[in-house]
Amino acid sequence: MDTAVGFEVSQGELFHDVKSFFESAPPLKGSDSITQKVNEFVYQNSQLSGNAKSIGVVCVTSGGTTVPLEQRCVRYIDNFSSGHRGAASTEYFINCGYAVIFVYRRGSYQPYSRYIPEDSFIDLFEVSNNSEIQVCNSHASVVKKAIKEYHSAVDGRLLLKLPFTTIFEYLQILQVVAPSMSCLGPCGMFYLAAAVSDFYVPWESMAKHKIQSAAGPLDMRLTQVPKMLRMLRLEWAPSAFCVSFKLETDPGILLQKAEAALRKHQMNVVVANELATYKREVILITNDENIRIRQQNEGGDVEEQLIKLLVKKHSNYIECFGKDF
Ligand code: 9Z3
Repeated sequence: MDTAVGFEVSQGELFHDVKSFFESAPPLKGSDSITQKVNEFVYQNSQLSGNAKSIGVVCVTSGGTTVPLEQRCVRYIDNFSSGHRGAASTEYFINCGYAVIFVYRRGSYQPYSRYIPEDSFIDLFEVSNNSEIQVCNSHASVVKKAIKEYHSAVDGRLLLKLPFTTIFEYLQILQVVAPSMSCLGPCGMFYLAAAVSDFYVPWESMAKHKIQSAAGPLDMRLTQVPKMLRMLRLEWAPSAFCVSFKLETDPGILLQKAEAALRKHQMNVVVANELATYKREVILITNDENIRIRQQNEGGDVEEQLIKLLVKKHSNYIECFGKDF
């Protein structure tokens, strides 16, 4: 999370920091295949293909990045994000007619299966009298709904899922997805709900093997992760509609920090949320207004209202921008 107040990095310094981040990162596994999948998905959902089924493409990022402390990683820094917001939002975007590139933390919540009870995968099934495996009656309707909706999204080419674990993988994937989406101009959207570490250990200064405790207390210097939101805006997809999130634990500084992020990174929207209430309430912040969105009923998703509003704002943006694109 952003801790340094007023620490500004010039554009030249940013480009330099980004270059050294990517140069020192371990190579992204399956990079060529990811690039190909993303390019095909974007093309199929762009007007260029002539038969686009979606009204736009949104890259939803979800879950938390890890920061490895050793190259042969035994230990890492992590954060609390479960990926529920990203998974729920993906479903609502698809309902609204979008195609979604879902960039998610391995093992985090997934669209369409987030209703399936946690820890009880094995409880969903039973062995019938003739030794066949079947879904228990108690869960049948939830499982059926999840399977149908999931397959309809994937088979309809409206959902592409790309997993990450580390901060390196997350930013390398974003570096592939964003330039690929730039051909969509204002029809592309970024919805950056992932909780991205602000600090990392550069690969070349990272211990190769497991850090030993015999050496006494551990002193470790973490480097700041370059502000990729600025890169996204300046270089990778300058005309896209960009939504980022600001999380704080102190309600007294939340709005001020979110408004500063909106200006500093030239986002179209910043969604402000507070740790204690983030499942029930978010505040959507734009240049013109702040809109508080609350969960409508116990167990309902705050994302339903949030995505509806964002879709409206995005379509206004396309309309204004479209004349010049
Ligand atoms: C968020 O604020 C998300 O809403 C949550 C969602 C992580 C709270 P869950 O995955 O939680 O449903 O459990 N995401 C962004 C958090 C973040 O790291 N923002 C940075 C910051 O606040 C800016 S990129 O400085």
